[in-house]
Amino acid sequence: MLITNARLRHREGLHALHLENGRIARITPQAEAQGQPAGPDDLDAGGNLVVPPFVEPHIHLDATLTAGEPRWNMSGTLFEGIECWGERKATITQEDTKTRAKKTIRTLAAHGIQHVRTHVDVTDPDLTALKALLEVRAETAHLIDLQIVAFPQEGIESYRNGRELMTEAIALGADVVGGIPHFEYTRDQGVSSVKFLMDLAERSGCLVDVHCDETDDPHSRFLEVLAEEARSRDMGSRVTASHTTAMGSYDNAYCAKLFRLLGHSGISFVSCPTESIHLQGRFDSFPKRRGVTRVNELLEAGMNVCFGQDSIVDPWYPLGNGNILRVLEAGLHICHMLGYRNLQSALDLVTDNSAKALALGERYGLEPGRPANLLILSADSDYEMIRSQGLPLYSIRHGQVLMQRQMAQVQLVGE
Ligand code: 17E
Ligand code: FE2
Repeated sequence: MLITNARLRHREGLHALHLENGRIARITPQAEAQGQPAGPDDLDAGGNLVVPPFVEPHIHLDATLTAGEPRWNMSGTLFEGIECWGERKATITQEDTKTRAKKTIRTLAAHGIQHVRTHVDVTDPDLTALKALLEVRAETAHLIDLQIVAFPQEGIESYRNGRELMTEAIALGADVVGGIPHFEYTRDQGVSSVKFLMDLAERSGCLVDVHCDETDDPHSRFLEVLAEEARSRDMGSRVTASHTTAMGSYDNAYCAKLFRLLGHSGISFVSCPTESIHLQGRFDSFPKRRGVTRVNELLEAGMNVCFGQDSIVDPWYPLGNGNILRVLEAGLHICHMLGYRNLQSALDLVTDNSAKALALGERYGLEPGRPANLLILSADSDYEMIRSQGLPLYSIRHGQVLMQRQMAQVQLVGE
């Protein structure tokens, strides 16, 4: 397959991408591809952007599509969400979990996402959701590459047999070690949970992704613990801190010190701005905090940050349709990132930065020899994709069309 008239980020002019045997064989200037006869499978990008697939770096596929079951989250807080989920969790089956997860994976794939990291609650003596998601990972490999995080929703130290369940989840085949230190009963338990999960990751060779300081409490300071564990073990490129919303409430003096450590640690960050703007700020009246981490400040300090959806119709967040570009647009607003320079590089937050957080390495990116996974978008720049609320027109996976979309046709009548 040949993709012609492709505009590539960070490269001048138009290009042709030659896909062979499920890989990118060559990328040539468009002029050099001009004489070639068009094959039946060839696609003309028409000057629009061609990018590697979108990445969903943070979602909860075990809880998806359960909003209102058995009751709605009336306060809108993280904590009531955890309570509602606890009630629903008591009734999950492998079948029910698989059906919901697969339905959501299809909506992600329909929006050009081909790499997904899902957290799966392992505070369940039977590990039902984990067993379901391990099967889903294999059964949906034609649509997405799935990383599974062993996520201790009710705590590692605060939940009965929490450490054993985490260890068993990794032995069963989870890819990533999770954590939730701000939810443990005490500060000490939060610290020991981080040390435990970093030991487990180091021993098993797994990646790490911790729900870290997902609160407006400025005293929730487990990020410094996670970053120091990553730095001292030289594991930064394998560690992600998710949410870190408390950083939106830290004072600048503490952040000045913290950022030095973060820079040395080399860890990545995931922010879920639509989720956090909804769940956080709930204990404020006015003025009301945004409850989102310091996305632009982390980026300007040279750190790796990306955006995730977190939820699709679950006890924590009632909306979501799989479109990560909706989250990107909201995040740029919420984080004061509509400046010209931010708009020029906006797609980094849902492509390259997320791929780095997921440690995808050479499995990702538009380079010869890498998998022929890519998107043809509906606009010719990052800025115009955001402004026009663009969408992917094609998603190509392993050199085959996985998704194609026709944009709506609208006419002004009677002019
Ligand atoms: N669980 C949690 O602790 N935090 C979240 N944002 C979600 C689930 C969605
Ligand atoms: Fe989450």
